[in-house]
Amino acid sequence: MPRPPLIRKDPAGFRVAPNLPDTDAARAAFSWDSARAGLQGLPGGGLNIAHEAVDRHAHGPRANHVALRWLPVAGAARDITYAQLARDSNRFANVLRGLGVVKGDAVFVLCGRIPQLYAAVLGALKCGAVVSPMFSAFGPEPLKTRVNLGAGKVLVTTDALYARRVKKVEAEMPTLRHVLRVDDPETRGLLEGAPESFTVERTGAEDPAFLHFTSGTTGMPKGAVHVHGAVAAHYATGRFALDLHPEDVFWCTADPGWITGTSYGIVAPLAHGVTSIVDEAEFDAERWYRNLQDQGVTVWYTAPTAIRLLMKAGADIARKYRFPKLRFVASVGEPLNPEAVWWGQEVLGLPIHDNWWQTETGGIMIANTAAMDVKPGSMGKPLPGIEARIVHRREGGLDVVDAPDTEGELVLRAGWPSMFRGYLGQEERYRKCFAGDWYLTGDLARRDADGYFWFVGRADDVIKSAGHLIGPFEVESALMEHPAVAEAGVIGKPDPVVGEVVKAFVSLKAGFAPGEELRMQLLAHARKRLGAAVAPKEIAFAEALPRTRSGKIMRRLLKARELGLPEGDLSTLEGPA
Ligand code: 6R9
Repeated sequence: MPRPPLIRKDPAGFRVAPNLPDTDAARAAFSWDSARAGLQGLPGGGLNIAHEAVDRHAHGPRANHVALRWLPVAGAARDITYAQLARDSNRFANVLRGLGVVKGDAVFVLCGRIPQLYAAVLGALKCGAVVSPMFSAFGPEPLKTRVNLGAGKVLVTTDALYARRVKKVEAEMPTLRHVLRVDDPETRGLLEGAPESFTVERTGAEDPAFLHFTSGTTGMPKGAVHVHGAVAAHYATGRFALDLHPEDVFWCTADPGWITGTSYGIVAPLAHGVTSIVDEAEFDAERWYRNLQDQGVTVWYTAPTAIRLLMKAGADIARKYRFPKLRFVASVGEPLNPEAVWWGQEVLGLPIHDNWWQTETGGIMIANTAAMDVKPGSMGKPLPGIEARIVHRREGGLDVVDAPDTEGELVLRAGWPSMFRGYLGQEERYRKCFAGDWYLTGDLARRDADGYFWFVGRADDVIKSAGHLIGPFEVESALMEHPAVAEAGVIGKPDPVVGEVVKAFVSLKAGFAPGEELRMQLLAHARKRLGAAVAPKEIAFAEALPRTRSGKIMRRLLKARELGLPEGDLSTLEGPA
């Protein structure tokens, strides 16, 4: 039976009144100044994310409310209250201060989803440090690149990750003064002996707080700088797009090594004083259903890849569980197929609410909010405080596209609080992201006559695999280090579950012949250097790779050939195709 294009919301069906009963009306009435008024600010002036997220509640009526419920890979859950999290992060702040960390220093955190990660991130923010959380599935190479780009002074990690990822490149990270292994007896001693009170560094709204690396088409990763003032947007979007209410049990499944896991796995839920579930384990369908049921999750923020994996695991597993407490489900990171929205309706009893944003935007920009009718396949509408347009670029400016259903680039009017303030050390690259007042997202989209936005594709060659952005250049560089490789070109190959998988094409140096053994060697080399999250899953050999006359590998052409699509404009191709 064909499904209707719209899932209507019946106001009588809401279990709690949505924070945003009428998105369009709220947008008209909204101002960021009024949103900022909901923050407390530091005693005596200033703004610090960790104060808004933790200390404010630790010294108020929510002191004994559970902030984090940690589910270890094995063993019993552990609850951490706001008061406890304030003490733990203060101890961390004292230890970092003792190591000489001062305002503006970069602190990198490479931990799995363990309680110390949260204490370390919040403690570093309290010190006024700029925090850069790293994904624990990064190999030594991406880690080293980022620590060096960000001039990391301290790296917080675990014994196991130190041995596997850090040790072999430690000497190649010259700015690092200290590596703190949180489970090592010496660090534990330091933390236990540290005072449990700390005076938060007097940071202001424009002081940098986070450095989030993101990938581009060319060159090294870009370090997007975010400021303490961003918390106004995390708070507002937590309210509007995730519909957080004080008694919610919230589960954001993203790892804090990616911006979703920081903005919505740490900052937004804590700023709201709600309880967050933190699951240390990796995805497992049975475990995830059990978490939703047994933890009484009320609001769930996840990703299309995870939803597709649950769909793939089949309805029989899902039927063993019940989700009477669950009332709102949202998703981000990649296109969410209409099928997945309907799956939510059928299996969870709720549609999945897609929303859209980027590392650069710092927080959710476009969303299907709780009271809105959902159009499966659409990202929703711009949130209050956000102005979005579809444009066509032209020499010297932009043409705004007013006609509905017309494809163009998605742009946002600059000025929302969580907007990135720069790419570290790459002023020119940052400037190129703007045209006048508009931030250019690099995503192609269209808007329909009802004001809903629809994702069309990316305008660049960056790969999205399992919701994670992967820069082809970083993968190509690692492959080129192998003695057999002459050149490498890397593309995203469409995949029904993870969106895209990383596929590499390599040509070999004289004296090397393609073969299964070499392919396995290259795959292993890439995995060791880059880690499982970034390494290619497939490698194909080619005589030569198509290049432009200026010498750039034509990834687009590699992709078109891989998919059997038209090859497009080949006028810049060097030599015979
Ligand atoms: C938060 C995050 C950003 C890119 C973005 C776009 C893609 C994000 C999406 C989506 C289709 C959605 N993207 N949300 N595509 N529908 N709802 O993912 O940040 O890792 O920087 O990625 O992800 O291409 O430009 P980031």
